[in-house]
Amino acid sequence: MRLSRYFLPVLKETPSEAQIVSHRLMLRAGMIKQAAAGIYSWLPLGYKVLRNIEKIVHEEQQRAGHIPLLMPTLQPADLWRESGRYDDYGEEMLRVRDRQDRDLLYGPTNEEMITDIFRSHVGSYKELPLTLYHIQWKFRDEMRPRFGVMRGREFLMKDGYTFDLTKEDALHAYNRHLVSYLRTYERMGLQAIPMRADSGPIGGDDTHEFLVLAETGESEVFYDSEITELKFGDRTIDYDSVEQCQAVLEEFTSRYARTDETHDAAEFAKVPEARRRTARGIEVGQIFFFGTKYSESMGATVQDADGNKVPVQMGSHGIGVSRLMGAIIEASHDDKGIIWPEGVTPFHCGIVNLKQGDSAADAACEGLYAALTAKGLEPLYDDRKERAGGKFATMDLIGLPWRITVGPRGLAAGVVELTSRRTGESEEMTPEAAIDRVAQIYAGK
Ligand code: 5CA
Repeated sequence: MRLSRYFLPVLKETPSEAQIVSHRLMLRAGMIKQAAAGIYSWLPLGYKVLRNIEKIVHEEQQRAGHIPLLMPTLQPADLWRESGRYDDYGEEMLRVRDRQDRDLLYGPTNEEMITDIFRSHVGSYKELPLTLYHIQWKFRDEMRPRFGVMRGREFLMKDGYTFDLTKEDALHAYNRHLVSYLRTYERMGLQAIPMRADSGPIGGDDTHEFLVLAETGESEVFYDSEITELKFGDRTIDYDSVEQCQAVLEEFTSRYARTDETHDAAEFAKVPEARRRTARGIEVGQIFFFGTKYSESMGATVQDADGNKVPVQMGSHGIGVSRLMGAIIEASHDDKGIIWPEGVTPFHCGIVNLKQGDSAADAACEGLYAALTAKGLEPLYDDRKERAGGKFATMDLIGLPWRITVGPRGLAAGVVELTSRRTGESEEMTPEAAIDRVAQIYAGK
């Protein structure tokens, strides 16, 4: 993409309405525009990152054997009357009436709708296990939408639903989700710690939230510092293996890590004092096992091997896709702007032409642009007639992890400069070497 032809409405001033750094930077970098309280348009740069986050979520879900589908945002109230949640959900639910006087609602989550799909089409244990998920907009009429996309009213969520014959199978599905979530967050450059939590309006006894530690997080968390040393890394795992998934769950959940909802001071006191931490965290996902809560009330049964009809065992598993963008920025920025992890960056590399209109500099930039594109990468070429300082400031603000700087003086010596946004370190090399280096960095990402 050439910046002269792109739509990147960066702001010079720091917006006064934004209280936390991710919100400020998303506004300044022209990524989002508020449409109403807690409701945002995703401008091109923000939309690109959102799509990249979604792509990682899809890939990791499907790697774990989960099947994508898409359910609507508007749901009939009658389904929610069956589960009893139409009245229970309260003011957070946005209720709508259509011209036929039928009650609808903008879905805050999809347990009822997926249970309805399941009961219409599945009748036998032979069709289990089954995990269906979608990535869809949700609406929760939050009392205090704030911090930009972090606590929105309209937000994008991945929600997945598991159906199993037995409780043991359903707990394996729960464990499998925990493992796949660890991989998902790490690919985005995040450490998200599974913590014992409270199930709230979704219900059920077993639940973990995934928290990214950040001063601006809305949850208070208590944990054993040893947990921050754990990494899933690039180990391979057989998602069908009960033992392997169980072992990962035990590894990542055996140390004390809880949100304030489940915090137990006496238990926490058993952690050696030097390792006890109280901090704040951003909840980027939550997994629930709730058994037959919805299948019993909505009549979702399957026939078991003996021919008995039994309610199906269920769980639901959510990732805050749009919130993740804020969480990534909270975890990765500096005074100058965002620093995108390579896994989600909107463009792989920036190209800054220090002297637009200089025939050698222009030709070298065009050459880099074409070569990077031919390698399947997406560069952002700042081809505007701007001062170098302004171009650097824009690149730093929007946070591309790598920048190639091209100027007449370097070119006379046959070199361009490759700069890491994270370390600020620059290295001079030939344009060909810069292309190879950038391609190598992204190989396999
Ligand atoms: N049905 C279940 C899981 S599929 C569910 O709704 N879970 S949840 O309520 O925990 O939401 C899942 C994730 O969505 C949360 O962990 C959080 O990351 C994100 N989320 C929840 N509310 C908001 C909000 N108001 N703004 C942005 N993200 C949100």
